[in-house]
Amino acid sequence: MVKIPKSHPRYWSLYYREKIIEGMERGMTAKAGLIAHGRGEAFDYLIGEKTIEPAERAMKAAVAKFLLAKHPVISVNGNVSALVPKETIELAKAFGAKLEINLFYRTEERVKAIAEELRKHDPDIEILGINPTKRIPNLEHDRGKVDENGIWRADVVLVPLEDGDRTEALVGMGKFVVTVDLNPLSRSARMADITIVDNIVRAYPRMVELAREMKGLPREELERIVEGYDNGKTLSDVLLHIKNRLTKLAREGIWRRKEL
Ligand code: PTJ
Repeated sequence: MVKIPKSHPRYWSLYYREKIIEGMERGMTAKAGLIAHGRGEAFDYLIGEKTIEPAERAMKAAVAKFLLAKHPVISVNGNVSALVPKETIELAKAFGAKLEINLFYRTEERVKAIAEELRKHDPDIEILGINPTKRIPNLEHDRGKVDENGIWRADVVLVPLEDGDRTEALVGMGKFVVTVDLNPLSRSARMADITIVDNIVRAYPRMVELAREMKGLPREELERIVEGYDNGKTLSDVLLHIKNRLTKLAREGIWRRKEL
């Protein structure tokens, strides 16, 4: 991995870029994952590279739903395993959820490399999706292959950095789908039950924190949080946040401004 000086004004952005490149070199991340990452970066610029209120609201509802779930599952792809392997395991433990590797560009080598990366952070962790035997109806590509003990029987599924057709197919199967996606206009963002518009590198640690805080809440309180949540409003609020932010920046001027 290229060493980036901490003093660089774009240190974290460059750091995670290197993580994705390293993920690809180690056989975990698909080439297309680099492009997906770039799309995410562009939207992160627009929201201001920090967790915004609609994302915090969506995370609270998502955590409440996961704490109430009977068979919660967290899906892992090549980008997720490169960016947040440790946090993925922490989140699975905090939710009492199963982990399932599920890839669009599936190869056995990539599945193996991702499983190895996850096991580095916890050698005993159960990893599903290695020999998937079930198929999501109406989904022809390889991401339709799912584990009988994982996504197949899940009631609540977290599918981060996802493309929209599987999100839609899972919703069609009656599952409750949560996604993390920096692009509020993407099909996954529009199809999911809860959409967290935030960078996964900020969202996962925050969700771990929230899960630990909210674990002691009574079921009725968790149910109230889920019922009071409106994903359509969240997405509209994200679009308004971007619009208002850009309007403000345009009025103030950005030329030779060091910080936005
Ligand atoms: O590992 P595989 O084979 O399953 O392939 C994974 C990719 C990501 C290549 C595949 O799922 C794909 O092509 O996804 P899309 O359709 O590009 O969607 C990915 C979405 O994630 C885009 O809307 C991006 O804006 C968003 N995104 C990218 N990086 C981040 C992100 N959202 C949150 N945090 C990020 N760091």
